[in-house]
Amino acid sequence: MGLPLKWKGGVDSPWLTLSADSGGAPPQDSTTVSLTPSALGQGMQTGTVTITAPGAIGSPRTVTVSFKIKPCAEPTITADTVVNASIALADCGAPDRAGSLAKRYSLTANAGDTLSFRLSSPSFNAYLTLHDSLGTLLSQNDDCPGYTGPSCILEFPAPASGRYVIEATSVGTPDTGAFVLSVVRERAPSLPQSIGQFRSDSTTSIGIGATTPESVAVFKATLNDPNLRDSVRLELEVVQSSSPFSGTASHQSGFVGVGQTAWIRATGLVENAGYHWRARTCDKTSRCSAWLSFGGNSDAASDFFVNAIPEDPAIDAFSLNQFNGAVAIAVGGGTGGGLGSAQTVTFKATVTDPDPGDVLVLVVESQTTNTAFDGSTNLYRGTGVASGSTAPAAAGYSVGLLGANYHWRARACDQTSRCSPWVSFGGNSDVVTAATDFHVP
Ligand SMILES: [Ca+2]
Ligand SMILES: [Ca+2]
Ligand SMILES: [Ca+2]
Ligand SMILES: [Ca+2]
Repeated sequence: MGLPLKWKGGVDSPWLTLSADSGGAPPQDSTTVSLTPSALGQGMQTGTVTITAPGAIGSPRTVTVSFKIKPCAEPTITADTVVNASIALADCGAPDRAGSLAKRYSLTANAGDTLSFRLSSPSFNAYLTLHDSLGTLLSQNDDCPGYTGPSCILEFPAPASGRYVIEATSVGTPDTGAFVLSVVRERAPSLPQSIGQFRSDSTTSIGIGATTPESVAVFKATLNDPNLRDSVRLELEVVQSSSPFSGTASHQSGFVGVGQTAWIRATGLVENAGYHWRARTCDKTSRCSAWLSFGGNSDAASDFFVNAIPEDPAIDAFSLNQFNGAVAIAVGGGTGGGLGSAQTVTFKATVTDPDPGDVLVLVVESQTTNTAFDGSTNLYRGTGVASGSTAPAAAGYSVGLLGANYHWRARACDQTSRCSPWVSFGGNSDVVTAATDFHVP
C-alpha cells in the first residue's frame, strides 16, 4: 500500500458541473456529473471531465461527456384538424420561450392561404408561435382577443407556399398538461341550400311568384362551410322587383353552426309591391359565398308579392265605350239590324286594381231609358282581365218592332267581389226618362 489516493476533478465546458471536485479513494469515492443545457443549441455537445490523482497510474484520466440536444419533433398535420395532445416534461424546450416546453407541428400551406390557430388548455396559460420552415418567427400570441388563457393566431395570410411550424407552448415555465390545438385554413362558405320564402308563421311556404297576405316574410336556408367548426350566417338582398340587385345585403341572420338552418324575418314590406331576392352564406371571417337567386326565374321576375291590405279596383270613366262588333257606336247612336235580328253591344272600359295579381271583370248595367238603374237587373259580366287591361262585357238584344233606347253604366269588380263605384257612359243624364246612350236598332 502506498499513500492514500487524493484526486481532483475538472471540467472543460460551462454546461458541465461536478458535485465534488476533489476527494480521496478509500474505500470508494464518486462525483456526479451534471448537465445544464439551457444555454445550449440543438445538436451534439461534447465536453470532458478530467480526474487528476498525483502519483496514480493512468493519471490524469479524461472522460468524454456527450450530450445530444434533439430538435423538437415536428409531426406533420393538415389544416382543418384538431390536435388533442399534451405537453410533458419530456417534451422539447420552446425555442423562443426560455424555460417553456413545447409541442411543435408542421403543416404546408399555399401562398395566400389564410390560417387560423387556436390553442387552449385546462392546465396552462396557452401560447402560440408560428414559424416558417427556416425558423423565422412570423407571429405569436398569448391571449385570443377578448379571452385570457387560450391563444389565437387568427387569419394569418401565408406569404408563400411551403412548410410552416406552429408551436404550442405555455406562458408559465415549465407548464405541462393537455391541450387542444385547432388548425384551420379559412375558406369561404358554400352556397346556401334549401332556400325558401315563408309566411310569418315560418312554415307556410309562399309559392314562387305568389302573393302573401302579410307585410312580413320569413326566409330560411341551410348553411354550410368547408371549415366545419366555423360559424355562418345567412345574408339576403331583398328588394322590390323594380330595382336591380345592388350587391349589398339588406338582411343578416344571427350566426349558426355549419349545417344548421338560419332564418330571417323581413318586416315592413311595401304594400302591393313585388319583390325578388337572393341569398348568400357568410362566415365569421366575413368570407361569403356567391349570391344565389331564389326562384329559378328571371332576376327581373317577382319571387313574391305583398298584399296585406285588399283594395278596391278602379274604372277609368273616360275609357268607357260601346261597340257593335268592331265599330264604335256614337253616344245616342244605333245598332242597326233588321226586325227580329239579334244584335250584340259590347261595352269596354279600362280597369285597374292596386292589389298585385287581382283578376278584374267589367260589370255593366244596361236599362231602357225609362228605367232607373237598380244595381241588380240587366247586369252583364265580362271575362277576367289583369289590372290595366281593357275589360269587355257584351249584351245581346233582339230588334223589335218599336225599337228601344238604352242607357248604361259600368264598374270593375275583382275576384274578391270588391268593386269600384259605378260610372255612367255618355256624359249625359241618367234621370228617367234618361238620355239615350244607344238604341236598338
Ligand atoms: Ca369559412
Ligand atoms: Ca283588389
Ligand atoms: Ca293591397
Ligand atoms: Ca248615359
